[in-house]
Amino acid sequence: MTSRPSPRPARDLPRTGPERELSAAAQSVVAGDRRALGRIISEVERGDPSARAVVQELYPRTGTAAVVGLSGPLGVGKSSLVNRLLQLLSGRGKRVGVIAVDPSSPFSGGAVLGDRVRIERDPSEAGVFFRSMASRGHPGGLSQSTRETIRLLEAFGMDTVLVETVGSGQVDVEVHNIASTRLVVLVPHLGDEVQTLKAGLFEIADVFVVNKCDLPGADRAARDLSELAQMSPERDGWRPRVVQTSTLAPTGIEELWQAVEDHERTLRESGGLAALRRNRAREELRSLLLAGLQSRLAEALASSKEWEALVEEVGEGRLDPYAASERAYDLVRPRL
Ligand SMILES: Nc1nc2c(ncn2[C@@H]2O[C@H](COP(=O)(O)OP(=O)(O)O)[C@@H](O)[C@H]2O)c(=O)[nH]1
Ligand SMILES: [Mg+2]
Repeated sequence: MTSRPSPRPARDLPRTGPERELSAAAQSVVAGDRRALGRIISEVERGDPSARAVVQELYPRTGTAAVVGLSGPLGVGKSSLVNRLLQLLSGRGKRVGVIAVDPSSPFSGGAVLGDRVRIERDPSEAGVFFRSMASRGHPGGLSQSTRETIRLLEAFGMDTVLVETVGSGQVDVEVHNIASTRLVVLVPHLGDEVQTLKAGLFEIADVFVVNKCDLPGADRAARDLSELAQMSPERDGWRPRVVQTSTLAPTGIEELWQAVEDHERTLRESGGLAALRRNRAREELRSLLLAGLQSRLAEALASSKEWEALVEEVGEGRLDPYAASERAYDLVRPRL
């Protein structure tokens, strides 16, 4: 194989087939070059089109990893669990990628210090790749950056990808939903949280993790959650399972991973995986279409004289915004 970069943009390349020659950037990812991988992920985060082209080239080598999402409130121990899972999985010879989405301060846009995964192992170890991503930036959206980073990690050779998000907003739920198995992490003394759970969290959890089970109240919390799980409808042959863990001793980590594997197997055997992939594809296509439309709309508006005239009319109260937006739509439609 040569490392000659492809002179053509990826969009003109054949879509599949082993004969296709990879660009130098794509080859370096496949060859396990960690620095190249890190650089391309940064480009993905910035919305650099060349990174998109690399992901597109590598697409035939993706879709292979178990993608496990860990979500839940700040401080429940998600990063500590990631660390313990890394130890368990790399001990079993697995190759694991970690994506940690940091909550950003609304004031500085910077990542909150101290919420980095504490990796006790050497992170340069071949089987582990850790990436922290800011939750802001991402011209194509955080969910899209996450999808593309997962694909790069798969092409790099990872068979498992752990994605940590703080389960606080709509975007977090979107990112969490990219995973094939979704863990929602909680702690004892859920109190009123259990009530809120009924509303939202059940739909985004395949496994509930009651972490910090070294603290009092864990049995009770696990029991409450199990009762709720029993009442919730089965999805693809699966009801949410409840596992207690502690990252201190540690305890329950193997049971947690067993639940993940059971869920992945159930998905495959029930046909749920095909449905899940179709749903994920629908979500991604819609978001790509929307992003494309948005940027074409912005271009069309920027170069339209009539648009500014419409804005002025609405601003001065001579035209209502509903009529104006319809006229604007007619103006830009041919260019969308
Ligand atoms: N008692 C106890 N503390 C834990 C456990 N797991 C994590 N912690 C502590 O909880 C705090 C938050 O942990 P972290 O993993 O950063 O939580 P995250 O915000 O959900 O990622 C840290 O001080 C951890 O040491 C556990 O199993 N038991
Ligand atoms: Mg964390």
